[in-house]
Amino acid sequence: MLRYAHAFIAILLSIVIGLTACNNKQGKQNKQKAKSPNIVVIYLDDLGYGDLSSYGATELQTPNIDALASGGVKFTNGYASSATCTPSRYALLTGFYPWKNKQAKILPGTAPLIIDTAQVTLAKMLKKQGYQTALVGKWHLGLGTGHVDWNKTVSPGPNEVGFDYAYYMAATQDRVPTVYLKDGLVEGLDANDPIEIDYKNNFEGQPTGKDNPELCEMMWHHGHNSTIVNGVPRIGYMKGGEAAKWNDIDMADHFLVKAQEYVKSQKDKPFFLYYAMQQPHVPRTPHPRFVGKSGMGPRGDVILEADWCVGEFIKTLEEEGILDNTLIVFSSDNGPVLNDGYYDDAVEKLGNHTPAGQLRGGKYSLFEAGTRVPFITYWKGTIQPGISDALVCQMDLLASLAKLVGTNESSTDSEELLDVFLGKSTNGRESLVIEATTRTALRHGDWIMIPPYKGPAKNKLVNIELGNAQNFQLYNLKEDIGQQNNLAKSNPEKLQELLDIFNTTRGDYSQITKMELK
Ligand code: NG6
Ligand code: CA
Repeated sequence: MLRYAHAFIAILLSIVIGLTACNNKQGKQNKQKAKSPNIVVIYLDDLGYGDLSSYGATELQTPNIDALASGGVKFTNGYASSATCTPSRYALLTGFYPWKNKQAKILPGTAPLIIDTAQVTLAKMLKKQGYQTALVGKWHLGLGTGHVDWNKTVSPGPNEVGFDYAYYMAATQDRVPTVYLKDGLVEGLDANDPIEIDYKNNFEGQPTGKDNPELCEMMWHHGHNSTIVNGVPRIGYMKGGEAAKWNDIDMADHFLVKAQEYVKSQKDKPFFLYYAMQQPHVPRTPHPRFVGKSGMGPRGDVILEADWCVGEFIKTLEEEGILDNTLIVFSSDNGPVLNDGYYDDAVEKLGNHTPAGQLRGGKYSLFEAGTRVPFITYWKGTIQPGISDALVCQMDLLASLAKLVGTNESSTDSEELLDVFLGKSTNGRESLVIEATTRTALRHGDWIMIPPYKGPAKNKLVNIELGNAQNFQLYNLKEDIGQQNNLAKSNPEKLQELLDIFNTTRGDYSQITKMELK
């Protein structure tokens, strides 16, 4: 009997040992997979919290982005650092609060690069860990060191802050130069037709949106009345470079193909792709395939176009057999705006759509809609689908992705929240300072405190409440997501608590704004 028992235990033991070995092998594979997946950041421009059907939109259907949201972690408290583009992109790539760099504000197309080439960036950090790195799409973080000659290699730029490959527009679709650059060189430039750019003075004899409205196919509403390119008046003056000028209606397809080609060309090393799409920023120029498809005018149409691009891009990852080895982060650089300077029916044809969802404000605003944006992480087979209410900011990707790839190279303001991004934890940030056109406010727990700011309560041109008020504002976002009940007076303790954290986090603000990053 005892002999049988021994044999039985021996068999049991060998099964257990076998299973453990098997698990270890599996564990190792997972670990290998977890260590260096491809990483793609898909970043939209001015897409609002309520602009996706997965975030509550009922008048627009965005099935491809929704598939990421339902198959990954959909964040309800995901923030861009700022309510405009340049600072948000600065924070995303450097992991630093943009209000620590006074140059991190909406830049003209001629602005110098605002990221120090010695600074850690998401791209540099990943490159050091063996990644191939690429930018496709909008840059808007400045180029060169002062005066840019667009007819020579423009440097420093994305390549100098960590991107091995960079295919981009310099600033925004509404700003000159209206050309694509590849690794610092304007693509398709004819040497006999050099490019000249000036943001102050026009070139002699050149029509402008202001003087020649008859030449405009899209009319400007405010700003945007300088050089006319493809019937669209822009910000800034441009001369020459005719052959190199982009075609607005093809822009989405153009960037998509570049992103797809990049993915297909990557074989041996893991890659990091920052795919910075231009929609739904102005001028909204949907490809004819999407014109009229939303019933909401060009703004709705380009959101559908962007969703289609995301779907096509994901298909490429699938076809290449790498979808389950690719971590995708989807987000937007700031909240929504309807009329941002052109007459394009965004207001007139809005219907029942609410680009900001239930949130107050929009682009440029310290109210929630300025910075709270769609934020999704997706990694097929690794991230368990779910909805997370954790407080996260795009600035935290640097420390978190560093952890993922096995380094702690990061920046002081970026919080390591890898488990939160992977949906394994809901312990997000405790606090976050948000920024809107150099003004700042503090989110802490469920609360937000907006200090008093001078200036108009509303920007009438864009019809957005900015968050300025004579007195402190304090809102409990859990109970009052639309920021209607200012509790600053009735809850002075909470106000003081947030003010203390705010002051500590910002340090001496006036000092900080004067500080130049070396
Ligand atoms: C503003 C532009 C706006 C947009 C914005 C930048 C005017 C009147 N308004 O100055 O149209 O280009 O800058 O947007 O020119 S962002 O998303 O890149 O920050
Ligand atoms: Ca933007």
